[in-house]
Amino acid sequence: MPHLDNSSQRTVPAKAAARSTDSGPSKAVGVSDDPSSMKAADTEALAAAMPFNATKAAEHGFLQGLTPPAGATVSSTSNLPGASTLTEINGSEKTGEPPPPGVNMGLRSLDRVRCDSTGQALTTNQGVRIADNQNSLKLGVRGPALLEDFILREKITHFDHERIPERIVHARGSGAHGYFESYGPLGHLTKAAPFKEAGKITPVFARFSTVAGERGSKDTARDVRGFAVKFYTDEGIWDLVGNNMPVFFIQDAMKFPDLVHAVKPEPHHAMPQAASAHDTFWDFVSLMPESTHTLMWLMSDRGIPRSYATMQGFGVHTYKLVNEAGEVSFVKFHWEPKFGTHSLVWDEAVKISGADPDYHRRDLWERIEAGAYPEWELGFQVFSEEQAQAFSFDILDATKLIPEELVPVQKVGRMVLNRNPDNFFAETEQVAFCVAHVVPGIDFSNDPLLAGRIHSYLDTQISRLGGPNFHEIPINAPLAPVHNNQRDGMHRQSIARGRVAYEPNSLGGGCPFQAGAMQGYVTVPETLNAKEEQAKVRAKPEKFADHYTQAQLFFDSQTPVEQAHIAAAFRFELSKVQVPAIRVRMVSSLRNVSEPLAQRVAKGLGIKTLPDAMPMALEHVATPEITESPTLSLKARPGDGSITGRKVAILVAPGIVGQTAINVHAALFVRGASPRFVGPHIGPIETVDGVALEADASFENEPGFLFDGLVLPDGADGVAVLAAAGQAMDFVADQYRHAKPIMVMGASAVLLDQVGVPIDLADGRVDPGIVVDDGTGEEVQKFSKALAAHRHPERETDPPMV
Ligand code: HDE
Repeated sequence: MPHLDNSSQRTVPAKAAARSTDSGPSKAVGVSDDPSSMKAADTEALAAAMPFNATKAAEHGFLQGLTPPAGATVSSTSNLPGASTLTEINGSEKTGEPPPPGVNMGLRSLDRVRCDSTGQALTTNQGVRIADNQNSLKLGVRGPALLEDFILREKITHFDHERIPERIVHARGSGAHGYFESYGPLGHLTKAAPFKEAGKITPVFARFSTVAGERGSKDTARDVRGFAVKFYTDEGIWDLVGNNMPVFFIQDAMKFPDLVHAVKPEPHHAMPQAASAHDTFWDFVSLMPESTHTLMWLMSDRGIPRSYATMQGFGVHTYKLVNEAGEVSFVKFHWEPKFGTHSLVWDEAVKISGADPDYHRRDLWERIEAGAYPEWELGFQVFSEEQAQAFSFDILDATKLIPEELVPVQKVGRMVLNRNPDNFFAETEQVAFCVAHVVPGIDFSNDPLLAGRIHSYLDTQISRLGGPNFHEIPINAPLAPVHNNQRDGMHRQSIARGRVAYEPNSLGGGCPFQAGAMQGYVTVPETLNAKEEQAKVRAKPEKFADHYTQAQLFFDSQTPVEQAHIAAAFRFELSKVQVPAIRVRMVSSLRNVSEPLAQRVAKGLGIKTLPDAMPMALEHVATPEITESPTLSLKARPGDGSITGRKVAILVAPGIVGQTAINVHAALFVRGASPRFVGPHIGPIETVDGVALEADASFENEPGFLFDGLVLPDGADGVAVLAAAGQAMDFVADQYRHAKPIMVMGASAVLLDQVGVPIDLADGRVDPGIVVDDGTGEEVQKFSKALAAHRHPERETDPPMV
C-alpha cells in the first residue's frame, strides 16, 4: 500500500467524493484548494442554512393571501453552488465568462440582436462563406442537380418555412417604437411603474390594425382598428390592448368566435375580404342587439380613419388601479391624438384601397421618418365602486361607455412614436400582445369579455409563434429582469445556470424566491356580496339588457354631417346583403335608436313600409344621466391646428409658372406638411419662367384622392395642359367630392369650372375649403388653415353633385 500522510488520507476521499455525480459522504469536507470539494462544502452550507421552509405557514388563510411574504433566501459566500458546472471558468469567445450574480444576460436592448451586413460576405446559417449564390450544384453544367447541395437545401428549406400563421383577428397591422412620458407622480391612484414620477420615460411598442381582413388586405376597410401598446416598464411588461372605439360588439367572451366567424369572409367562397358588408355579419349582429352601439361607431367615420395618428384609442373594458396603500379605483383608458381625430369619407376610402392598399402603413412610416412623430395623450377616467353602482349602465358591460360628462378624462402622460422598426417581421409581426400582461398597480375588473381575453392572448401566441417561449423573441422580451423555473420548450433561448429549477429550494439559496406582497403582483381581493354573486351561474346582469340607450346617445351626439354618413354607411352595407329579411331586421332594430335614421336607411334600401321596431330585451330601462355628449363627435377633437403630416398635391404641367409652385411647396413644407409636385409624368417639367422643377409623382401613380389637399398652379399654358388631362381633372373632382381643401392660383380657376366645381356653397356662403389666390399674399396661410380643418363638409350632398 503506498504511503500517504495524514492530510492526504483525509483530502483524497473528499476530493474523489466531491467529483462524483452520484451519492456522497455523510458530511461534506471542505478542501480549500479543490474546486469540487469547495462547491460541495458551499452547497452544504447553503442547504444547511435553510433547515425548513420558513414561509410555508404563510401559504394558508385568507389574510395571508392578501399579503404573501417574500420567499426565504440565503446566500452563499461563493458563486459555486449556483453554477451548473465548474468548467464555466474555461471561457471562450462563444461561452463567454460566468455572468455577474443575478443577471439574465439575454435581456438587453435590441442592439444585441441587430445584424448589419455592410461589407460582409454572404454565408450559410452556419457561418460558412458561400462562393456561388447563382448556381445549384450539378453533375456537369447540363447534368442533374445533386442532393449533396447543402447550400441550396438550407436556403430553400428556410424559405419554405418563412411564413408563420397570421393573427386570427387583427392580422393586418403596422407598428412602431416610441416612449411614454408620465406627466406626474400618480402614486395616489396607482403604483404602476410608468406613472411613478413626472417625466419618467418608459419605452413602448405600438401596433395598429384592422380586425377582419387577412394579413395582405387593404388598410382603408371599414372596420374597428386595434390600438395595442406594449409598455416595457421597469417592473415588467404591461400591454394595453385596445381599439379605436370605446365599446365592443358583444358582452361575453362566449360569443367572440361567433362574431369573428360572422364578419370574416364567408366560409364557402371566402368572400368578401376585409369587409363587414355581407350577409353573415348582418345576420349575426341583427340578432345580437347588444352590438347596436358599436355598430353606430363602426358605421360612423371612425370606421375609416384618415391615419393611425388621427384616431383615438380606448382600453374598452373597465380596469382597476391600485395605489401603494392598496386602495382600489376603477379606470377606463383613453388615448387622445395630438393631431386631432380625422377620418376618410367612404368614396375616398374605396378609391384609396385600390391605389394604395398600404395607405395607413405608409402614412405611419412616412410620418415617423419625416420627424412628424405621431403622439397621443393617455387619459384616465377614474371612478369609485359607489359611482359605478349609481350609473344607469353596468361598468362591466363592454358595449357601454362612460360619458365624459359623468367622469372627466384626466391626462396622465403622452406617448410619442419616434422610431420605425428595422424589420417588419421580426418586430411588428412577431410582437405578442397579451391582455394578461399587467404590472403591479393595474388589475382587472370582472367584465366577462375581459376574462375571456385574459385567457385568449397567451393561448393564441403559442400556436402563432410556435411554442411557449415567444416571450424570448427579442421584441417581446421585457427590460425588467426575468428569473423563474420555467424551462425547455420549442426554441428556448436563455441558458439557465445551475441545477435548481424548482421552488422551494435550498440548493440555490432559495432563489429565485417569491417576491412577496411588497414587490410582487398581488391580485386585488374582492368580496362578493349579493347572493346571486355567490352561485356558479351562466347569466348576465339585468342592465346588460339595455341595448339601445347608448346607441341613441352616440347617434344624437353626432353633427348632422356625421349622422348623414352613418345613414349612408348603413345603406351601403345593408345594400350588399342579399337576403331581404336581414335588411328588414336591421332596420327594425334601428327604429329603437332613431326613427329618422331608420327611415333614411329604409329609403336608401327601397324598403317602402317600415317594419315594426324590434322588441326590446328590457321593457323599462334606467333613465340615462345624459342624452347628448358632444365629446363623442369627431369634431370635438380638431387637433393642435397644425398641418403636420398632411399630404398636398401641387399639380404641375409644361407651361405653368414654376416659381409660384416652388414658393407654395416651400411654404407648406416649412409648416410640416408633405407637398409633392404631381405631373403628367415624373421628372423635369418645363415652366414658362424657366425655373427648374421636377415632378416627383404622376397623375397615374399617385391619384388625387391620396392627398389631403390640392394646389392648382398658375400659368395659362400649363393650365390648358391640365384641362386636357382627364386624370388631372379627376384630382379636382375627387378633392371637391371628398370635401378637402383646394387652392387656386391665377389662371387655374378655369379648371374648377371645367369640372363643375362651384367656388361658393349652394346657399351662397363662401366655401372655406376653396382658397383663391387674391394677390394678398395670404393664400398659403388661408390654405393651411383650411388644411388643418381637414374637411369641409358644408359642400357635401347625397348623392354628390360632382
Ligand atoms: Fe382581441 N384578440 N379578442 N380584442 N385584439 C387578438 O390575439 C380576443 C377584443 C385586440 O396588434 C388575438 O395576438 C377575444 C376586444 C387587438 O397584435 C386573439 C376577445 C378588444 C388585437 C384575440 C377579443 C380587442 C387583438 C389575435 C373577446 C379591444 C391585436 C392575435 C373575448 C379592447 C393585437 C393575437 C396586435 C388580437 C382574442 C376582443 C383588441 C385571438 C377572445 C374587446 C388590438 O387572442
